[in-house]
Amino acid sequence: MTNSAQYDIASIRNDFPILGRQIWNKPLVYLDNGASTQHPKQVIEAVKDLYENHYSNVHRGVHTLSQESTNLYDDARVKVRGFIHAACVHEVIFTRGTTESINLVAQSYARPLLKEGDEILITHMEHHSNIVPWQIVCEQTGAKLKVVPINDAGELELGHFLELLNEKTKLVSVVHVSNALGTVNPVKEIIDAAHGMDIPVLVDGAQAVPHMPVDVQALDADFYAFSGHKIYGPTGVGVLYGKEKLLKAMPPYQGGGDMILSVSFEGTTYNQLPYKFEAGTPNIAGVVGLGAALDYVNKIGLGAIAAHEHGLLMYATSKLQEIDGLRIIGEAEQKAGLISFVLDAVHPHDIGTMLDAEGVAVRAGHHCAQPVMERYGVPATARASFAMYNTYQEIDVLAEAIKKTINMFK
Ligand code: C6P
Repeated sequence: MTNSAQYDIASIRNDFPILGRQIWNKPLVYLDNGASTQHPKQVIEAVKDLYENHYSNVHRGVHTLSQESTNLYDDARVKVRGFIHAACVHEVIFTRGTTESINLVAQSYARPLLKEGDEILITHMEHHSNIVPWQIVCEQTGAKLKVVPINDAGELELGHFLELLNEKTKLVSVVHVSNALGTVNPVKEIIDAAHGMDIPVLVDGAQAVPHMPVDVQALDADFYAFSGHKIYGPTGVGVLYGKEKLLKAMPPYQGGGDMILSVSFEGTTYNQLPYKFEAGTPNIAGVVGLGAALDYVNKIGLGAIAAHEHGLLMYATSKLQEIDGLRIIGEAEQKAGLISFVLDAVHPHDIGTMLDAEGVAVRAGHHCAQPVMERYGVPATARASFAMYNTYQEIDVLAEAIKKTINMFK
């Protein structure tokens, strides 16, 4: 267990107002962090302060409020750069989230490059956001989608990955941490192998950045995508990191305000990075809130968060393994952040409803990863996903609520 002297869980929980809520007269046990995390008051305050004191559109006005808003917006980009260790701020593009980040790469990087017979390589454990954009671009270009299989434990079959890499592969796109299995993929190894054949790699980091330090330069990732709302920030904002060389060569994703230098009916010249990819008024409050969320995570320390969550994962795994009729889906050696499970006698949706009655919020469903469900022969799973504020006592509540559910359905 985490040393409480080093990790002040009470003070962390105190920062998250919603954790004081009761659900059906029971204390809320929030274990749906993989879907979206809750927000500390520091993030709520940053957004409130923006709207109360500084708000205006960004990059458009010379008046004081526009300057202040612009400064807060640009500061957040500096924070993201530091957080993921990008080489420079203009490699950080603000998007609506991981989904938009991946679609941007599919349409702006891959589409102009792909021809009939080329291949995009993904894995069997991808979220739909890292499958469908590639299916669309394959339909548009005649390229083929290739899929690296996973073993029964929920780990990538790396031998197959190496076999599938070939001169037709134009991009590898792989999830860092699976949202349905919790598997942590060896992305550095994958990137090194792909780079050995001059193939760029996109990493879907939606479920990684909240749980472990990420250094895009150390990984040598070509693109890295994540969402604000899974790391204690607002919804509707996310990040696409891309290497400057690649981003510079890519055409804009969308056209509109802010992404141009000049427009005439004869032709338009595009703005420099990162603005070339940020058409239209951005999600200003979302970006500012994301900056505040990263400050908060930095204050607690990702190392400490990772250690705490690892302790929770180990404890929850052993607790759940003791329950008769419970099967954990995803038993990779390297896991982070979550446990997916099914019960012999209870459909996951009923598990979700029964746990809610005990105040416990988990996600039940296919987790936008239907190929994973199909791989394990289940229609859905229940998923408990952890955050920095969860406690060992909450795991006990989860385990008891599951036992109660099983008894009810006997
Ligand atoms: N997974 C979950 O409950 P957006 O929706 O764009 O913020 O993130 C999409 C996404 C992409 N990749 C992974 C690995 C993800 O986990 C998600 C979002 C949520 O698992 C909602 S489906």
